[in-house]
Parts: sequence; C-alpha cells; structure tokens
Amino acid sequence: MSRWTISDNTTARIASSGKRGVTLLLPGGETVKARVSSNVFREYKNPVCGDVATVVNRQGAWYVEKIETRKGILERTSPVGKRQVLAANIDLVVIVASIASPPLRRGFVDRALASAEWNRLPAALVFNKIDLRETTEAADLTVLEKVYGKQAGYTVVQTSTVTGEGINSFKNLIDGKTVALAGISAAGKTSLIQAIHPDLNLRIGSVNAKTTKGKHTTVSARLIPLENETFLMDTPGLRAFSVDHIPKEELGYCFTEFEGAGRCRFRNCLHETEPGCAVLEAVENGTIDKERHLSYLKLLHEDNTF
Ligand SMILES: Nc1nc2c(ncn2[C@@H]2O[C@H](COP(=O)(O)OP(=O)(O)OP(=O)(O)O)[C@@H](O)[C@H]2O)c(=O)[nH]1
Ligand SMILES: [Zn+2]
Repeated sequence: MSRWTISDNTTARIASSGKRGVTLLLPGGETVKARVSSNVFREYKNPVCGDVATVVNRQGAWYVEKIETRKGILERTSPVGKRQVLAANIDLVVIVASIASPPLRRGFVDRALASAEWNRLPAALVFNKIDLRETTEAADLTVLEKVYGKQAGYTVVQTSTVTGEGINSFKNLIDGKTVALAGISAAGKTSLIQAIHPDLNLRIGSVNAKTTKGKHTTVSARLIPLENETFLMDTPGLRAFSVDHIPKEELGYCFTEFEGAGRCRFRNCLHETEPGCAVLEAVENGTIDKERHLSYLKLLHEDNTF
C-alpha cells in the first residue's frame, strides 16, 4: 500500500494503550502505533487492551475510528473511586499457581477468582509444578481438585513444564480464546507459554506482589498473539484482580459454591457469625472448604478505603 493512500477500514485488536495513543495488532500479526480519533475518545475515553477496533490508514498514519461493543471486561476502581476498564473482550481468566516453590497462596487464588466472578468472566485454574507434588511444602492436589473443581465448579488443569504433564490440556484450555493470565511471580506463566510455544521468545512480564500492589502503580495490559486466534493478555499487577470495589453484601456471590449452601436466615447475611447461616453450616459439615471461607472473611474485612 502506498504511503499516501487511504486504506479501507480494517479490523484490529488494541494490543496496548497509553497516554499518547495505542498499539494495534493488525490481522497479519503486525503491530503498529495508532492515534485515536476524537469521536472515539469522546465515547470511550481511551481504547483498552483487547478492544476490537475499526482502523484506517491515512497517509501513512493509523487511526482508530471505532471501538466495537465490549464484552468480558476487567474493571477496577481507581484510587479516586472511578471505574476503570483495564481490558476488554476477555473470554477466560486463567489463574496460574504453583503447588510448591513458591508455595501455593490460596489467598491470591481466591481473590483472583472472586474478582473474575465480579467481572462475570469465566475462570479456570492451572496448578503448575506438579513434578514437586511429593515435596513437603507441596499443596495437596486431591484437596485442590475437590475444592476448586468439584465444589466451586472451575476447570482445573494440573501441569508441569518439567515433565510435560498437562501441557496439552493447558493448550486446549486456552485455544482460540482471549485469555487473561493471572499469577504471582514465579508461578510459571512464562514457562507454560513457552512449553506450548517453544519458538516464542518473550518474557510474559513480571508480576511482583511487592511492587505492583502499591496503590499508585499503573496497571496496563498488553495483548500477545499466539496461533489460531488465541490471544494472551498479560495484566501486570495483582491490582488488576482487585476486589476493593465489591460491595460487602455482594462478595458472597463471588464464591460460587456458597450459592449451593442454600438460604441463610437473614437475607443480608454476611456469613460471619450470624445464626441460621447456611454457609457456616456448610463449612461445618465440610461441603464448603474452610480455607475458602477464610479467604472470603479476609476479603470481607480488607481495608476498603483508598
Ligand atoms: N519444578 C518446576 N519448576 C518450574 C515449572 N514451571 C516453571 N518452573 C520454574 O519456576 C521459575 C519461574 O518460572 P517463570 O515461568 O519465570 O514464572 P512466571 O510466572 O512467568 O514469573 P514472573 O515472570 O516473575 O511473573 C523458573 O525457574 C522455572 O524454571 C514446573 O512445572 N516445575
Ligand atoms: Zn449466611
């Protein structure tokens, strides 16, 4: 195409978005910088990672002309209480957690799951490093399958990038989808992607719990194309899976298995110490996992002020 022609409208994905414009992922896999037309800016503020956009090339420069209606968005509330869309058109949130080295952090898993539920995004779990299952610090996979698979109803995949176990299941899990990948540092996200794409030489990006949980950390996401219409969304910062903005009385709905416990005596029950609480009863008789309930209580009492 000549530098001076105006191209027909093309559909592209927004790979990343910054103050001075966006990076587009063109259908051929090429990434280019683009400016955002003012009408788009007025309507959407800014395109976000994952947006499907109509773009046009005018005299060598790319412009975003239109943003398709978003589905599957990841939102957070900004420090000043404004809702911010972080990423759009997510088909699946995949939470990667190692069962050992570093030890499993159930609190992180439950927070990320609750956040996905609040955003109404389907979620799945990948328990990685199962080659370490016989080590003393390893979390019990039978328990994890029961709690997250059977009781909470999520797809659970067990993997090891060392032995290759479960790598095909992981590949099938994400195939053809736009996937937001969540996991603490060193859980093995990069290794998993490299296991299915040995030729892809990239750092998936470091998620460091200490530096990215700070209140003023910028959270931006980027889209990485894999084969067969599969896109990985790298969301740096655990803040992307914040639960700060979930009203306390709604948090229980973000723990999927609580629903199955039946009705509590009080409609506004927070499942703490209330008499006639069906959730507490289920925890008592083991149909809801104690640790899941503890995670819930922890999130319920988390400092909600910014
Ligand atoms: N034993 C074992 N080690 C693994 C496995 N997968 C990854 N590792 C190791 O764990 C370490 C961290 O893996 P990464 O893939 O860099 O983890 P990450 O989640 O991408 O980490 P960040 O980039 O910091 O977010 C590396 O030393 C890997 O070699 C596994 O299945 N088993
Ligand atoms: Zn209750």
